[in-house]
Amino acid sequence: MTNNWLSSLCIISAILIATSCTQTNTTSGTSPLSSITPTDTLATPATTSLLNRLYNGQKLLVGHQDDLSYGHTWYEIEGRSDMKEVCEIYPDICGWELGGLELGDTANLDNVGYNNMRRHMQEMHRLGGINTMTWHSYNIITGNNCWDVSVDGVVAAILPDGAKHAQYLRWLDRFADFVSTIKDDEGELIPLLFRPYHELIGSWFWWGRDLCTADEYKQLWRMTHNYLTQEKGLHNLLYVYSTSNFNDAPLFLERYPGDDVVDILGFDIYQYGDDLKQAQQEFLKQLKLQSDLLSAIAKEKNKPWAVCEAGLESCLLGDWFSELGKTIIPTDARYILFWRNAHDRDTHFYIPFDGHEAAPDFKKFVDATR
Ligand code: BMA
Repeated sequence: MTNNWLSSLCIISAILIATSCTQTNTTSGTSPLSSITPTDTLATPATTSLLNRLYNGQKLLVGHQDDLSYGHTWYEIEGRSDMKEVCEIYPDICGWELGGLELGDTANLDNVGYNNMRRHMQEMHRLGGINTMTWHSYNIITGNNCWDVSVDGVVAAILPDGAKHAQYLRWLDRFADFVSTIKDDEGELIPLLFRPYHELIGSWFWWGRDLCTADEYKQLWRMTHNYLTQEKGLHNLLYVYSTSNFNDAPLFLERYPGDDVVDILGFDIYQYGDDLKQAQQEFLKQLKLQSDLLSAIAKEKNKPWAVCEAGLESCLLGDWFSELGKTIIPTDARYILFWRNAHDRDTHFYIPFDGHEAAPDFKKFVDATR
């Protein structure tokens, strides 16, 4: 690198640091807005703007996985959305799953075709909505899906000295090839939230806590961020670090890969248990605990936070959403995303569909966020 380059870099860095501290008054004259910069210093303006939209968000956005692609008992029907059919609005955020893309598949592991996914992401963007992506990528050692935790050392094998490193970079190439086709009507890349290696405090995925060391996990994340931004030149991604349950800040931060590679903090949280009322109390208590912890961590790090996945399978309680709302709406969480309504499984749904008895309660919750 030449001296000229270095001094330009210093000037650019100084501008970026200054911008990240700038206080900009709103035109409405209500509360002052701040701006922050994405961890990808070459992020597109739309990507920076999306991060700041979340950072300065005043209301809780509501999301649903795969919402435009399918819902309870229907699959790829133009204009349909389980959320819209209950709440009269499309979700603010739609979640998408990329598992299988790395193998060259044309549809993901839940049978959403990538061409349809791209089209729906573009529709969401046109509606003013946000797209977020998870990646339940396959186990590169065994060839089975991501839930195969029969061998540890998968993360170690993917890292630069590992036997599977080169193959994993080809997987990241396929990821980048797809993401670089998600463009708006003007041909500009659509900004996307990317939430890889999620629920890492649990040990049900090959990147889970018992399957790799904290250092290996951090290296995996940093390698992915670095490869996609520097080598592949992808500048439309915001990186979301989302854990499973935790009871204290040290556990949430144990594998946190660094402020310079994470844009948004979050967690996934579900209600489990046969005694529904008791499980609901435990769920709400855990949600409150994690929200308080994350709100403080996010404030300290000057980053937005979100509930990246949530739900009670089959929506078995008529007050589940309104009770959830009492806990989450008053916080500074920027969004909550409910998991998918499978089209081919009777009981695998996480928001009520039209006619379901929990539908009025869900609508009440969504109305309270407006
Ligand atoms: C899980 C379930 C699975 C699905 C996976 C990835 O929680 O919904 O059926 O394959 O997420 O989307």
